[in-house]
Amino acid sequence: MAIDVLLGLQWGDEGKGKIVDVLTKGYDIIARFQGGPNAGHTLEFEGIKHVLHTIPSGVFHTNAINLVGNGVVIDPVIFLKELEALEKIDPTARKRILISRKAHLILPTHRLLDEASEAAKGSSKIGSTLKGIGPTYMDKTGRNGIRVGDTELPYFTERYRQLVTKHLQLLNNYGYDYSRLPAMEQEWFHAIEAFRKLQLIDSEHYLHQQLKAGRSILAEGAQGAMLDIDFGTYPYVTSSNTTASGACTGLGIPPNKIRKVIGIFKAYATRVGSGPFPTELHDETGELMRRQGNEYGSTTGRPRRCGWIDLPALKYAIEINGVTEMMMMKADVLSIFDTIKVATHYEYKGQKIDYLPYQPDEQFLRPVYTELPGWKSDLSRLTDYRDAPQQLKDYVRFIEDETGVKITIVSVGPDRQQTLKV
Ligand code: 2SA
Ligand code: MG
Repeated sequence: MAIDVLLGLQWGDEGKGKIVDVLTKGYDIIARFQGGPNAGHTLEFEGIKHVLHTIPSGVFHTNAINLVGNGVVIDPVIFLKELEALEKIDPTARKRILISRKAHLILPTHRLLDEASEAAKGSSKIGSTLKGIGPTYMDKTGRNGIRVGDTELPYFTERYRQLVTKHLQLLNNYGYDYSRLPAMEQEWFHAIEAFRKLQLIDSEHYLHQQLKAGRSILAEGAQGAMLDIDFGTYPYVTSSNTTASGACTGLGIPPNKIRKVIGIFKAYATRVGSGPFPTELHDETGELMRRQGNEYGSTTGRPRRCGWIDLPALKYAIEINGVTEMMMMKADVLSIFDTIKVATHYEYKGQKIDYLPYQPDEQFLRPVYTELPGWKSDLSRLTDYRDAPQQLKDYVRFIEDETGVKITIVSVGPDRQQTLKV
């Protein structure tokens, strides 16, 4: 059997969590391959809303195993809180959760270093979620990190102390107050005790065995292509490869085992945190989108920046990821608008271009829009795409024609039920 990859094509919060939940019935394993508790994957069913940060979004189905891959960074405190909340709904949840021994651990000092680094940047701050993501990946690539498997070894505490000593030097350099550290450490070590008892495995080996046995795998991405460490709007990005290649390195799967690459995008665009966002609306329309779409960070609660869909950026993400099909989310949010704008090109330093340039800053780049008629009707009760308003179908067709990729699902609300097959 093969592996399908599902990932975000914009700046995150496209609605990946909802789609993974909807698709889980068709897979044996759901595997997260990068990111960490910076992610906020929101799922809604039976009138209840759940936000997942590190645990894969297949966890609410009993048919699938949920694997946290080696490419993920884990904060044991957050992980256990998440697990305990899940167990209130389903006491059997932990049986279906596996964790890679090669995943790196977020230490309390990683979180403090994230804060210190952001504070030092002043007005050019990244707008990090302050979960310690950047510093943890830095220690991974700097070959100083502590991995999940280390918690099982006798010298774990010693390794921890060595790394923390280094971190304290850095915090001293920043002049950052770390008086909260003892309390944070107490909580962390307490969590580690419980974390050790979870199913820690050699995940790449497990996945290959499962593949040989004919099982199907859905690799779940976090954040979005435009936040990729290599291809996103650097330095305003996260610290992992959010694109399809991240599924290979973050799970240990070879590229020739990947079948579909499912790209998730919102019918408009949002971004939380700093950095270029060519189609951002600074006016009442943007405000309306935020309110209508409830666009607030599901991890930090920060208001998300909103704007029209950006096709040059979307096409770029499709290329980098090799997207084979797309799913369009939150179409219902656009129901209030008479007309809907689509950025088809940019004007860049006096030239018309249709790709994302090296420096996509507002001062050089102006999006060029095409306007399409809105559908102005409530989509929330639709159950069949054939009954959808023609203007919505035209909008979908327009994006398909521009990108050359088929849209297979249109989502018209947060609930599992509000998912239309095209
Ligand atoms: P970090 O914390 O180091 O990864 O932050 C670096 C940048 O990546 C952005 N980022 C995100 N963007 C969208 N959604 C994310 N998850 C949460 C959500 C975010 C939240 O689902 O809403 O609650 O604020 C996410 N995680 C990281 C981040 O904003 C920085 O621009
Ligand atoms: Mg999110």
